[in-house]
Amino acid sequence: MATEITPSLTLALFCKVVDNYGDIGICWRLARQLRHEHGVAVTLWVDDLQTFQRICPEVDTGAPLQQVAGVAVQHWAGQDGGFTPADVADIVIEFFGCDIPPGYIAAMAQCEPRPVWLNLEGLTAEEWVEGCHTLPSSHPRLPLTKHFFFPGFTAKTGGLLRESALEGQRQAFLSDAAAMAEFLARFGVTPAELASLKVSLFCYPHAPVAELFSAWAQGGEPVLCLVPEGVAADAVQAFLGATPAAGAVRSSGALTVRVLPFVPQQDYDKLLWACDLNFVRGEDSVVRAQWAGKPFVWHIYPQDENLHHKKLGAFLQRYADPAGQAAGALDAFSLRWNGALPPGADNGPDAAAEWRALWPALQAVMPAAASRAAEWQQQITAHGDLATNLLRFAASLK
Ligand code: TRH
Repeated sequence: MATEITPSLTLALFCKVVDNYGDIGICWRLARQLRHEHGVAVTLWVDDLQTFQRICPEVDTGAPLQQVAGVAVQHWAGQDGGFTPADVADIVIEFFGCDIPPGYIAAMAQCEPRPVWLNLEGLTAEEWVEGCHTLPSSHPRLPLTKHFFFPGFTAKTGGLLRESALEGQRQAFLSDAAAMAEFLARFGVTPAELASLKVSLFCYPHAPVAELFSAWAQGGEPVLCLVPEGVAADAVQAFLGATPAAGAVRSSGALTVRVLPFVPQQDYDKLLWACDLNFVRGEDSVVRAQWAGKPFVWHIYPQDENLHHKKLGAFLQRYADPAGQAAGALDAFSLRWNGALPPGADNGPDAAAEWRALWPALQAVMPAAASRAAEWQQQITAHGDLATNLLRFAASLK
């Protein structure tokens, strides 16, 4: 549902690409949705156009300012530069605490009325988020207040990014077997391979991919693993015995690995919808996997002192199947995938043997995991979507 907004509402979204694709992935998704579903005139400030181009091939990496899908994309080349109140948007969002240029902040302080200033935070399932969502923070010197806006999995958070047409598109795709086969055929998937368990693989380089490949190869069920170029490069190269370039393929035992090009962001959703099990990572792909309504395994972004294990535990607890059928195997598999131990377990001497046991245990609960994924998708849909929730909150501050 669209919010009531002023037709001329302007919004500046500042995105610093720390590493990987998640930051720009999230900001690009939010910018497009604000523009297309809410009519907001969005300027996306982004420091790294090369990374942006990988998920959105239309981006011109040499352009200081360009229009992409109705969004003004401004190359954020540095912190210098003077701004006037006329340059300042009605809503200013800094993504994940990035420092917006001091000159822009100074111009914000001169605006009458002041812009709404939000810090859009990272996603975690931990409970403390509910207490911090929408909290104000006064600027130490200037007459400005910034508010924290947290995405999340409960009604007391800002919710998750979800385009209004997404579910309809997913249903249409899933009910059209020919469209799905045609989509996969673009990556070389043969009609015979469609009968395999189809798995997409997106993870950080330290995931135990080699061990999992070996368990899949020795397993009883054919597995087709679709891995975008550059992901798990060492393990994929070792399996292929060749450079893992897009188009490369090799089968061994029950496993076939196919390397895909790194697909544009909208096609990535289709890949998740087309697969039976998705390995995802970071923040944006894990959310897309949840909207895909299919079982998934999350490789969480690593943090110092294994803080990410706490975050993973918080998520698994929220996600746990109330009837408990899939949770045990899914939790054990997810924890080990992230280098964490299930309670009471210790590191076994033989990692390969461990994965040969973890995989069949997960495989055995796949039907229950699929039901849980569909149920969870309904549950999180109930909290609205982040873009609408964010605009509502901004309107409440005016
Ligand atoms: O790239 P990531 O590892 O990003 C991470 C996280 O956002 C993390 O929270 C952040 O702190 C860290 O970066 C710096 O994973 P994520 O979040 O899943 O983002 C990947 C994006 O890339 C997502 O928008 C989906 C998109 N994508 C494609 O468009 N095509 C592809 O082929 C693939 C594999 C991904």
